[in-house]
Amino acid sequence: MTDLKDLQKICSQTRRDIVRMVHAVQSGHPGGSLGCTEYFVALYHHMMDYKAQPFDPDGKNEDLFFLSNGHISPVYYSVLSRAGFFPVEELATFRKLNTRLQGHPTTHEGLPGIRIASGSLGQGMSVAIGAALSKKLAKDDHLVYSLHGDGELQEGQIWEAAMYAAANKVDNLISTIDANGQQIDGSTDDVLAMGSIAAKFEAFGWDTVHIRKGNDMEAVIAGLEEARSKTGKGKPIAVIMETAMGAGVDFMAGTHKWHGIAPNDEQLAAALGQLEETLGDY
Ligand SMILES: Cc1ncc(C[n+]2csc(CCOP(=O)(O)OP(=O)(O)O)c2C)c(N)n1
Ligand SMILES: [Mg+2]
Repeated sequence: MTDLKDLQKICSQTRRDIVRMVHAVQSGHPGGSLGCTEYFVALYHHMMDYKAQPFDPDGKNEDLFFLSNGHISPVYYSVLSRAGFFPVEELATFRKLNTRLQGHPTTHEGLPGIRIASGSLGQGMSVAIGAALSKKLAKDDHLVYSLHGDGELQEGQIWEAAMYAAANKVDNLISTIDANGQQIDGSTDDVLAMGSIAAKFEAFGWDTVHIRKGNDMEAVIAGLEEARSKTGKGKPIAVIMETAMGAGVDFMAGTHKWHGIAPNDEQLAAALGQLEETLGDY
């Protein structure tokens, strides 16, 4: 395992990458990306067993990750590149014409690390369940991880998938919910209140884990390890991870306003002033 200090350093660099990428093209989604930074870094630098090179789209005998809330591609691309899937310099092509780093991840550009297109919310859990079932058929005991926004849970397909996974004992799946309480137009409670997300998953037959400090690396690792310890027991696992949208940059944190807005030059400078350059900017 990479030690805690190193993981936190990777997080700081990842946050720099996120704000620089979105600023450079004046488009993209910094809020959810900043909020899920600890999760991605914990996943790719501590939890998952995978091979970055050569990238195998089938991912046999590897843990797999599926991003369902595809709009938070900046954090995904930064972490993939810094985990060795593709050159870090390619982050400079984010959202440019003909780039492999499309605003929402796609597959036909062939970016190593990406196995599904996402961005149309609600679909990724279904894919993750299919991959988890195929691992069982292939007697591959690796795990499948997926990430979903809390606003995304308002898509009906999520609950069809949740029902299916429990009925079919898909117990090699860990689906994490980015519970930031925010979505595109305001707080999730204002847009469509959902009550207890954990109670809903439990009612659908899932086991749940609660991470109360989703922007604290130790807490994220402890929660994901707890989730991993619950696999193989007949139930899929939902991790309810409380984060702050925009975490790590004080004026972006805790509001839906930074869901999909790019910082201007002054805001970029202010954000970078709060984020130490640790691995070197791309
Ligand atoms: C099927 C579908 N409907 C609507 C959208 C538009 N949309 C993009 S992001 C978003 C909000 C999602 O909220 P959440 O999952 O909580 O993400 P966060 O804002 O926290 O990053 C919406 C409604 C979409 N991408 N796909
Ligand atoms: Mg949200």
